[in-house]
Amino acid sequence: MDKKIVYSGIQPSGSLTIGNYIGALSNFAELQEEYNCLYCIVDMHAITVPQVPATLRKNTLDLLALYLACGLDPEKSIIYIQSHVPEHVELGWILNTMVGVGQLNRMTQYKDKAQKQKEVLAGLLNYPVLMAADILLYQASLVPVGEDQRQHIELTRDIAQRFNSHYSETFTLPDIMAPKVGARVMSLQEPSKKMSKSDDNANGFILILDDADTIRRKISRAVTDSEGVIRYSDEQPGVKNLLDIYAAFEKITAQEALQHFEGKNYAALKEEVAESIIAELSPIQERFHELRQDKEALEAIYKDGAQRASALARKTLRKVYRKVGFVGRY
Ligand code: ATP
Ligand code: LTN
Repeated sequence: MDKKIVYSGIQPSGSLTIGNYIGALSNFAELQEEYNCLYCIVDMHAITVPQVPATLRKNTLDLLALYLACGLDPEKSIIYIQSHVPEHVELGWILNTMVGVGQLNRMTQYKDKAQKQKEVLAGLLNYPVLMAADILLYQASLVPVGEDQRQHIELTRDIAQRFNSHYSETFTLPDIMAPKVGARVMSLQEPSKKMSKSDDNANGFILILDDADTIRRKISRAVTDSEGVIRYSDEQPGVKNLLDIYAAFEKITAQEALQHFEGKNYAALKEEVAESIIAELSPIQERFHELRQDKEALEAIYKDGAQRASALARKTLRKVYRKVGFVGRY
């Protein structure tokens, strides 16, 4: 039997945090052994909020180098840039004719992001439709993403079902694959909020490329509470978040992390959390800086990825065009 297809994407919209790492990126590499994986850099999604062109270009290549530094292997997976495969936008348009504006208006990520914009652009509302197209084009069964993307995956299933029942069986219905620990890493400063790279307070997040001293400093300033006892409880969201981060980096359960810290104080917790993060990220940072310098190698990888992705995407799109009633061009 053919291997199942795994699909995920990350926006090149700035430096990635350990939230992105734990929730998504750190899970990508091992999936390559078991599945046929496609990993995309979703630049079309990034422009749904304002971007500086030169920065977007830089961030796109940074993210490609980071993918590779985290173990993504172009021999095993298809690694490519979304804007290089126009089929995403073509299918996206068709899917836009199969989804209600009301449903898009109810997406929580849309509501959050729209609030922060002076003018809400149509692309932001349609963002999840393009995401559905990304996934459905490749008949993906599994989508490794953080918990915040669950609603988008459900919408993708809805759209696919609608298309399948309106025309005929066409798309595979995908499932979310969220990690057991760390599917929602919280801000170090406001542990009721998701850790986000667009947070105004840089102490709220740790970047994958932060140096060791910065990591130690940010963790030592992380907000905890006045209880003084380490418990894994919603009443101690700061401590709980640190335990989750530790568990994710040590690849143990939250319960095991709790046992490890039983009887220790907050200072010890913070110190070990920081060292655990540093131990995992420093070799990635080293590889990143090396890979990032070789522009030609990066170019060869994204060109080859786009070709392979396009070939698969065209197969689905050809079917879709026929079912919709377009006169064939292929
Ligand atoms: P922003 O926070 O800047 O709005 P984002 O980081 O959510 O954007 P992406 O860069 O596209 O957007 O996210 C990439 C992946 O990281 C997604 O799978 C998302 O679910 C995951 N992710 C983002 N933040 C967290 C978090 N705090 N905890 C766990 N996973 C996260
Ligand atoms: N919306 C996603 C990024 C994304 C994505 C995808 C993830 C765009 N297209 C397809 C998985 C599959 C986010 O993480 N913010």
